[in-house]
Amino acid sequence: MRQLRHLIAVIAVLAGAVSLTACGSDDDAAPASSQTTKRIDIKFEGNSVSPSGERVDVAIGQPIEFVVTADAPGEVHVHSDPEKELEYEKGTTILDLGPFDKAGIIEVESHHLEKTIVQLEVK
Ligand SMILES: [Cu+2]
Repeated sequence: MRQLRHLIAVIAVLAGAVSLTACGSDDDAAPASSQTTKRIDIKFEGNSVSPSGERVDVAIGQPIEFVVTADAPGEVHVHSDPEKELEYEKGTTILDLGPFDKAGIIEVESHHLEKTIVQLEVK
Protein backbone atom coordinates (compact mmCIF):
# COMPACT_ATOMS: atom_id res chain seq x y z
CA MET A 1 0.00 0.00 0.00
CA ARG A 2 2.82 2.33 0.86
CA GLN A 3 4.48 1.65 -2.49
CA LEU A 4 1.29 2.38 -4.38
CA ARG A 5 0.93 5.69 -2.61
CA HIS A 6 4.50 6.55 -3.52
CA LEU A 7 3.82 5.71 -7.17
CA ILE A 8 0.75 7.95 -7.19
CA ALA A 9 2.83 10.80 -5.76
CA VAL A 10 5.45 10.34 -8.51
CA ILE A 11 2.77 10.37 -11.21
CA ALA A 12 1.25 13.53 -9.75
CA VAL A 13 4.64 15.27 -9.85
CA LEU A 14 5.24 14.18 -13.45
CA ALA A 15 1.80 15.36 -14.51
CA GLY A 16 2.49 18.72 -12.90
CA ALA A 17 5.79 19.06 -14.76
CA VAL A 18 4.11 18.28 -18.08
CA SER A 19 1.34 20.82 -17.57
CA LEU A 20 3.92 23.53 -16.78
CA THR A 21 5.59 23.09 -20.15
CA ALA A 22 2.33 22.94 -22.11
CA CYS A 23 1.38 25.85 -24.32
CA GLY A 24 -1.22 28.31 -23.12
CA SER A 25 -0.92 27.14 -19.54
CA ASP A 26 -3.10 28.58 -16.83
CA ASP A 27 -2.05 31.91 -15.45
CA ASP A 28 -1.72 30.63 -11.88
CA ALA A 29 1.74 29.26 -12.76
CA ALA A 30 4.44 31.09 -10.84
CA PRO A 31 6.29 33.70 -12.88
CA ALA A 32 9.86 32.77 -13.77
CA SER A 33 11.11 36.21 -12.83
CA SER A 34 10.69 38.42 -9.80
CA GLN A 35 9.60 41.29 -12.04
CA THR A 36 5.89 41.81 -12.46
CA THR A 37 4.49 40.52 -15.71
CA LYS A 38 3.61 43.15 -18.27
CA ARG A 39 0.13 42.32 -19.56
CA ILE A 40 -0.96 43.82 -22.82
CA ASP A 41 -4.57 43.43 -23.91
CA ILE A 42 -5.02 42.97 -27.64
CA LYS A 43 -8.39 42.88 -29.30
CA PHE A 44 -9.05 41.63 -32.82
CA GLU A 45 -12.41 42.41 -34.35
CA GLY A 46 -13.05 42.02 -38.07
CA ASN A 47 -10.27 43.87 -39.87
CA SER A 48 -9.24 45.97 -36.91
CA VAL A 49 -6.95 45.44 -33.98
CA SER A 50 -6.35 47.49 -30.90
CA PRO A 51 -3.83 48.67 -29.93
CA SER A 52 -2.67 49.61 -33.40
CA GLY A 53 0.98 50.56 -33.48
CA GLU A 54 1.32 52.03 -29.99
CA ARG A 55 4.67 51.90 -28.29
CA VAL A 56 4.78 50.07 -24.97
CA ASP A 57 7.73 50.23 -22.59
CA VAL A 58 8.97 46.99 -21.10
CA ALA A 59 11.99 46.38 -18.94
CA ILE A 60 14.83 44.05 -19.90
CA GLY A 61 14.05 40.69 -18.33
CA GLN A 62 10.41 41.52 -17.68
CA PRO A 63 7.96 38.73 -18.49
CA ILE A 64 5.39 39.80 -21.08
CA GLU A 65 1.96 38.36 -21.73
CA PHE A 66 -0.54 39.20 -24.42
CA VAL A 67 -4.15 38.72 -23.47
CA VAL A 68 -5.72 38.31 -26.90
CA THR A 69 -9.45 38.55 -27.46
CA ALA A 70 -10.44 37.67 -31.00
CA ASP A 71 -13.51 36.97 -33.10
CA ALA A 72 -11.51 34.53 -35.24
CA PRO A 73 -8.30 32.54 -34.78
CA GLY A 74 -5.04 33.92 -36.13
CA GLU A 75 -1.46 34.61 -35.25
CA VAL A 76 0.81 37.44 -34.24
CA HIS A 77 4.32 37.82 -35.53
CA VAL A 78 6.92 39.01 -33.05
CA HIS A 79 10.00 40.54 -34.68
CA SER A 80 12.34 39.50 -31.94
CA ASP A 81 15.57 37.62 -32.46
CA PRO A 82 14.71 34.83 -33.09
CA GLU A 83 11.31 35.74 -34.49
CA LYS A 84 8.20 34.18 -33.02
CA GLU A 85 4.82 33.33 -34.47
CA LEU A 86 2.20 32.96 -31.77
CA GLU A 87 -1.19 31.53 -32.56
CA TYR A 88 -4.36 32.57 -30.82
CA GLU A 89 -7.83 31.06 -30.79
CA LYS A 90 -11.24 32.56 -31.20
CA GLY A 91 -12.16 33.88 -27.77
CA THR A 92 -9.46 34.74 -25.24
CA THR A 93 -5.93 33.39 -25.48
CA ILE A 94 -2.98 34.21 -23.28
CA LEU A 95 0.29 34.35 -25.20
CA ASP A 96 3.51 34.19 -23.27
CA LEU A 97 6.27 36.17 -24.94
CA GLY A 98 8.81 35.53 -22.27
CA PRO A 99 11.28 38.19 -21.24
CA PHE A 100 13.64 39.88 -23.70
CA ASP A 101 17.25 40.24 -22.66
CA LYS A 102 18.37 42.99 -25.04
CA ALA A 103 17.35 46.61 -25.35
CA GLY A 104 15.62 47.57 -28.58
CA ILE A 105 12.31 47.93 -30.31
CA ILE A 106 10.40 44.78 -31.15
CA GLU A 107 7.54 45.08 -33.58
CA VAL A 108 4.53 42.87 -33.10
CA GLU A 109 2.43 42.52 -36.23
CA SER A 110 -0.58 40.85 -37.68
CA HIS A 111 0.46 39.82 -41.16
CA HIS A 112 -3.08 38.84 -41.94
CA LEU A 113 -4.30 42.40 -41.26
CA GLU A 114 -1.00 43.97 -42.40
CA LYS A 115 -0.97 46.04 -39.24
CA THR A 116 1.47 46.72 -36.47
CA ILE A 117 -0.14 45.90 -33.16
CA VAL A 118 2.45 47.18 -30.70
CA GLN A 119 6.07 48.18 -30.67
CA LEU A 120 7.69 46.85 -27.53
CA GLU A 121 10.40 49.21 -26.39
CA VAL A 122 12.73 47.07 -24.31
CA LYS A 123 15.02 49.12 -22.09
CU1 LIG B 1 6.09 40.23 -39.14
